[in-house]
Amino acid sequence: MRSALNKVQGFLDRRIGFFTLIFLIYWLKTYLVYVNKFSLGISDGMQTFLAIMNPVPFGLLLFGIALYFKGKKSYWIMLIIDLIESLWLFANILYYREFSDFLSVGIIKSSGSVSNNLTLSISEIIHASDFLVFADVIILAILLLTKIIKVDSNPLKKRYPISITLISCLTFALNLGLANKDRPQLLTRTFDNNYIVKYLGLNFYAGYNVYQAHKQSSTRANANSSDIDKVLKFLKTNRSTRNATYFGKAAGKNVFIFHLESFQQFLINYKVDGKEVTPNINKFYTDQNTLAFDNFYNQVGQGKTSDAEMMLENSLFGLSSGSAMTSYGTSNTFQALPAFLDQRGYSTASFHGDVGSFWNRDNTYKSWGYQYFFSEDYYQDKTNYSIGYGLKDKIFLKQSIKYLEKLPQPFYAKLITVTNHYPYELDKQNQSIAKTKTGDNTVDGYVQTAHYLDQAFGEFISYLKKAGLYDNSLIVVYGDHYGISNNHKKAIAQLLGKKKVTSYDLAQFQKVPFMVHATGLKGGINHTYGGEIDVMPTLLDLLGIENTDTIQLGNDLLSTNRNQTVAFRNGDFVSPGFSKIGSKVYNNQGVDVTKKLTKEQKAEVNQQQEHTTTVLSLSDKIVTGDLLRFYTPNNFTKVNKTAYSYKYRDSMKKLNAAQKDTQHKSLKQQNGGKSTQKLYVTDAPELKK
Ligand code: GP9
Ligand code: MN
Repeated sequence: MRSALNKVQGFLDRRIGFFTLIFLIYWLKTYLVYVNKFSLGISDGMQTFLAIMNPVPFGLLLFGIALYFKGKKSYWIMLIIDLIESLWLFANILYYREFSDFLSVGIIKSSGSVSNNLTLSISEIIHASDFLVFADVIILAILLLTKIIKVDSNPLKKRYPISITLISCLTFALNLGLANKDRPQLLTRTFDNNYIVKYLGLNFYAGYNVYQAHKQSSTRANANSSDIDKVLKFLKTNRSTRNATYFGKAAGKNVFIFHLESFQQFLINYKVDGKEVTPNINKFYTDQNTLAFDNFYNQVGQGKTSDAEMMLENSLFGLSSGSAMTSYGTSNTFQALPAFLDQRGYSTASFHGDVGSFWNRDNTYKSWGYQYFFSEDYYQDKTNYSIGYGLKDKIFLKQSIKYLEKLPQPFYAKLITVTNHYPYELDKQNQSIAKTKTGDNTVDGYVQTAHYLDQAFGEFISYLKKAGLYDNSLIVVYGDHYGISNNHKKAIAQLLGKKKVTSYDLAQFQKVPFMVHATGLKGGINHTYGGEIDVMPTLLDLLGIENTDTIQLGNDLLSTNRNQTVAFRNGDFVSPGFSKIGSKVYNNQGVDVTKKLTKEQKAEVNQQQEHTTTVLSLSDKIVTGDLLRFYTPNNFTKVNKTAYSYKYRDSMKKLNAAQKDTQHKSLKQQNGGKSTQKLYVTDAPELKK
């Protein structure tokens, strides 16, 4: 026993021994903070392994620096690094407790506005156990100062620090490789800071954030107010004129944006074994008061849902890589649809059964003027209630009612469903239609989850009718992006009943539903070519909100003189005449006419290409240069992000206080203070007693 202790003491008295000790404590401490102080959503063995291993590479790298130095200096450097690491952990623990996110350069720079926005008191923010992260720094310093651990002044052979640096690089490569395997495009798409920390660690996150912030801030700094003039000049000649028959047709109504996850247009009226996949949506599609667009395309890039949201509510594109909401949602100035409505007496809310941090919604929505964001924390989640990214649609929609019915009217409510999401898995008890039989496993379940989504939609619409919301609302229904990616050509061909699909077919396969319904609105199928970028101007016009001086890159789908070239994020385009996909030009019958174009046709295609490139690059300039800070349209007030909080307690307080507003009555108030939740009927098997 004694000799073992002596051995340990002997080891600790060597520099490499002290290094090992401080490194191991840092490693353990970081992991304990991950699991006890953050909610990273570690869900399986691989993710646990990565969360355990990810403190290693940067730990070795940083503490390893000390080993390049001699004597006492080397010990001090180790302690200072440990102290910096502890401070970083500590600061993140506090920040996370309030915001469920990690500190970023942007936040640190604007710490004034953050503290304004604090809703917890200091005693609630700091827990006594948080200070434990400093325990090792203090104890190790004492052990050194009291010489219980002795300073080893023997020089260390150079190969030690060099090999530690090398091991750090190797472990990092392994970490990155495994992380990317488990979560492809983790860094290019940047979904969520929680994901970066879970997979690559808090140190990597810090470095990556500094790098990105630097890149972004130099672009922003180089932009100036004359840049917005170019945008305004473009809009002067490219804004279409509104359609007088539709302008203001839905003024004053409640607005629903019903987000159909991964829902493609081909599903409309699609049948499997003779059975309609989406009977409820089909019925809605042909309703006499529904205006449906059958040449409406998704225009998303890597930001997928977030790009769709960005386009729909800002009429600005996502980025060519990554997600605009994640990279710019917190810091940029926006003039978004919810803010327009917020400033016109609407209450505004987004509902989603996933964590609030995904796609940085919890910050972006503040910049967009959302008064409420009901995310995962607001929903009851029991065993079997969730699948994939979050709550199953039927359960999500039913539970949304208790918040929805309390919103002062008119309201703008966006409901983001998620069950119809890749990999399209659904538990047996919820399957009620046969899979397709293409033999492609990731494709065949798609109709099943789409069918489930359709049922959920049907239940929601029935509720709206019973609760009396159906007739006084503008109901917008849209599919955010493709569900079946172009990697599944064979299966796509089978689904479409074709032998083979061309690039043209795949471009047409990017169609998603877009419908607007309002009682009294003249419905029908409109064939104009358009996409997600056009939604905001369309809705502003329907709601009767002036938008002749706004910065929007789309055009009202109902105007008659609009440009029908639909830009894809990769620079391709489709239109009623020609479509350019990759290096080929197709006519509207899908025939490759690249080499057969007349001089006039060539000029037409070039003009369309020019339009596509221009809208995309103007959008990128607006977003990366934060150009909206230089321009505010008339009748719009700059959004004060700090006025919003999505904390459960704050929102409930606000919502409850709103029940006394006699001017803007909520549905519940109209119902004599009685809840309408009972009117919601769902056949969700999970909710059966
Ligand atoms: C997650 C959900 C999915 O909250 O919106 O996003 P997606 O993967 O479709 O972009
Ligand atoms: Mn999506």
